[in-house]
Amino acid sequence: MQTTTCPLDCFDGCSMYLDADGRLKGTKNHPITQGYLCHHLNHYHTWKRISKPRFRGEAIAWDEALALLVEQLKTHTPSKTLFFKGSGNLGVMQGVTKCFFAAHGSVIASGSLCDEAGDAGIVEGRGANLSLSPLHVKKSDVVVLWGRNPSVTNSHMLPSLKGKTLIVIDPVKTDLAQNADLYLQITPAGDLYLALLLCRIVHMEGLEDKLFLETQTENFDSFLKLIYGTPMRTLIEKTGLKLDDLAMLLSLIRGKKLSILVGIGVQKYSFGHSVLRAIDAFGAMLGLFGKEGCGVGYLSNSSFGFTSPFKVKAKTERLPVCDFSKYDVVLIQGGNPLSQMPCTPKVKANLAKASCVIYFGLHENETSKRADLVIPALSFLEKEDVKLSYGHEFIGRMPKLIDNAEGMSEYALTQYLLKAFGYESLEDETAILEAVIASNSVEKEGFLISKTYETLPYENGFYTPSKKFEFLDEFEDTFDDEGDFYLLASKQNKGLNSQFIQDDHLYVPLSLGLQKDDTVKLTSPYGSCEYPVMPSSKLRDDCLLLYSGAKNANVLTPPKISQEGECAIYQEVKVTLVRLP
Ligand SMILES: Nc1nc2c(c(=O)[nH]1)N[C@H]1C(S)=C(S)[C@@H](COP(=O)(O)OP(=O)(O)OC[C@H]3O[C@@H](n4cnc5c(=O)[nH]c(N)nc54)[C@H](O)[C@@H]3O)O[C@H]1N2
Ligand SMILES: Nc1nc2c(c(=O)[nH]1)N[C@H]1C(S)=C(S)[C@@H](COP(=O)(O)OP(=O)(O)OC[C@H]3O[C@@H](n4cnc5c(=O)[nH]c(N)nc54)[C@H](O)[C@@H]3O)O[C@H]1N2
Ligand code: SF4
Ligand SMILES: [Mo]
Repeated sequence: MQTTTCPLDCFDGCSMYLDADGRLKGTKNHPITQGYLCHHLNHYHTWKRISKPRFRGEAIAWDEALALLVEQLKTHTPSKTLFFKGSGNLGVMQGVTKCFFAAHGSVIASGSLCDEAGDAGIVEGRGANLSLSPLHVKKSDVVVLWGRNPSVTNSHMLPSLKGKTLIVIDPVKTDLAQNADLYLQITPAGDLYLALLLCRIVHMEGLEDKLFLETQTENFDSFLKLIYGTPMRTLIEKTGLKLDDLAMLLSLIRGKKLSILVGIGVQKYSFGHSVLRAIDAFGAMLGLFGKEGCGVGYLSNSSFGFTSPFKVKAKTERLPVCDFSKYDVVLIQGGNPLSQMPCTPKVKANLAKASCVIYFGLHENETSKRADLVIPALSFLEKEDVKLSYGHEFIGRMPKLIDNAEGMSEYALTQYLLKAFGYESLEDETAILEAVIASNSVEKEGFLISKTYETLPYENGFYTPSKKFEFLDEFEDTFDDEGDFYLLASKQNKGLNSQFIQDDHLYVPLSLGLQKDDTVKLTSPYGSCEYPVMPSSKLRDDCLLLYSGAKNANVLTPPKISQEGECAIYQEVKVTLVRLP
C-alpha cells in the first residue's frame, strides 16, 4: 500500500492512502495521523475541480492555452510580469515555478498572508523556528493554547492535550476554552503586554530559571528594564485581565512541564514579531527550551535544515500589499488573492488594471473568475511531491497515485515554459525531491523524520550568532485601538481558507440583541460592507468575527504590512456597526 501526504496548509501533515474504492483513508500506524483525516480530505473527491483551460470565459484546448501563455509572456516586458504564489498546496515542488520566472527576469511576490510576523520574532530570539510536535506536547503536564485553536486548525494535536492541565488565552471562548482549567478572555492585541506582565511577576517572585538565564541567554538586563519600564496598571489595562487571573496561571504552571502553543491570532498586528518575542521571553525566563515536554511552539519553519532546491535571485514585491496594477501579466498559482489578501476593494481595483491575469489552480474561486486565462492544476494525488510539515518532525512523501490528463503539474508547466524560452531546463523531478529528503532526514521506527528533531528542539543551544536566546528590549505598538469593535479573522472547521465550505456570517456578541441573518453594515477606514449576522455567546462585547474565506472577509482589513516578516496584519483595524432594517 502506497501512502501519500496531505498537501494542505495545516499543522498536521497527515499520512493517507487510497483504499480499494478509491477513498482517502488516514494511515493507522502513523504516529501523528493515527488513522483519521479531517473533513477536507474525507470529502476530497467531492470538491469540484476546474477541468478545462479557459480564455476570457471560453473553454479552449490545452495547446491553445499554453500557446497563449507563452505569447503573453513574450509580448510583455519581463519586469512587468509578476509571479504570485498562494498557500493552496504546501508541497516542496510548488516552489518550482519560481525557476522560470526568475530566469525570465520577472518579479516574484515575497512574504506571506499568514505567520511570517511571528516567525520573524522567533528567529530574532532563537535564531531558528523549530516545532513542538504532538509527540513532544504529549510529555507535558500543562499546555497553554495562546491564540491557537487546535480543535479547528490542528486536530491531530488533540490526543496530546488529553489529561493535561489546559490554559487558554483567546478573546474568543473557543470549544477548548469552555473546558479549560483556566480561560483568559484577553483583549485582542493584548498578548505582548500579558507576556511582559507575566515576566514581571515571575521576576518579582523570584520564580525565574536563574541558571538558564545566566548560561543560555543574552540581553536579560535590558529586558528587565523593558518590563519594569511600563506602569503595571498600563500593562494590566492592555490585557483586559485581572491580576488574580495571572496569579492563577502562575500557580497552575509552577514546577510543571509546560508547553505553550502559539497560533497566528496573536501576531495579526504590525508589531506581531515583538509579540512572539515577548511570549518567547516568558518561556526563556521559565527555562522551557531544550527540555522534555517543555517549550514554546508556533508554525515552524518546515524546511529548516533541508536544502532549498529552488533558490533563485529575482526582483521581489511584498506580497501582502502587492500592487497588481504595476504589471501587465500576473500569474497566480495556488491562491485566491481576491478573497484572501487584505483590503479587497484595493486588490480588485489593482487586479482590474493588469492586462492579463492568469490563474493556475484546482478550484474556481473569486480570482479564477476574474482571470483572463485559467490553467487547471493537478491535485496532489496526480503528481510527485514531498511535504515538510510546520507542525511536526515527519517527512511526507507524495508519490503520484492517479493519472489525470485534465491538468498540469507545476513541474511540467515550468519545464514547458523554460523550453519555450530556451532557458536551462530542470533536473529530473524525482531527483530533485530525493535530494531534498536526503539533505536532512533520518529514519526512526520506520518513518522518515527531519534530522533536526533527533534531539529535543534547542537541546544543543540556540541558532543565533551568540548561540544564546536573545531577549527583546523594545517594541513599537502602533495599533490605534480607538473605535467600537475589533474585527477578528479566524479559521473554521469545514473550510481551509477559501477552499471547500465557507461560512459567510459575521459573528456578533449577544449583547447587541441581533437575530440570526439580521443585516448590519460595518465600516472601517478602508471601506464599508453589509453582512448577515450570527449571534454568538463566545465573543467579548467589543469583538466581531469573520472566518477566513467568508464572502467579503477582507473588504475592511488594512492594506498594510508588519514591521518585520512581510506579513499581512488583518486585525490592526477597528470597525463601527450600523443595523440595517
Ligand atoms: N480547519 C481549518 N484548519 C486550518 C485552516 C483553516 O482555514 N481551516 N487554516 C490553516 C492555516 S492557513 C493556518 S495559518 C493555521 C492557523 O491556525 P491558528 O493559529 O490556530 O488559527 P486562527 O483561527 O487564525 O487563530 C487562532 C486563535 O487566535 C485567536 N485570536 C485572534 N486574535 C487574537 C489575539 O489578539 N490574541 C489572542 N491571544 N488570540 C487571538 C482566535 O480567536 C483563534 O481562536 O491553521 C491552518 N489550519
Ligand atoms: N480575512 C482573513 N483573511 C485571511 C486569513 C484570515 O484568517 N482571515 N488567513 C490568511 C492566511 S493564514 C492564509 S495562509 C491565506 C491563504 O490564502 P490563499 O493562499 O489564497 O489560500 P486559499 O484560499 O486556500 O486558496 C488556495 C487555492 O489554491 C488552489 N490549489 C490547491 N491545490 C493546488 C495545487 O496543487 N496547485 C495549484 N496550482 N493550485 C492549488 C485551490 O484551487 C485554491 O483556490 O489567507 C489569509 N487571508
Ligand atoms: S487535518 Fe490537516 S493535514 Fe490532516 S487531512 Fe486535514 S487538512 Fe490535511
Ligand atoms: Mo495561514
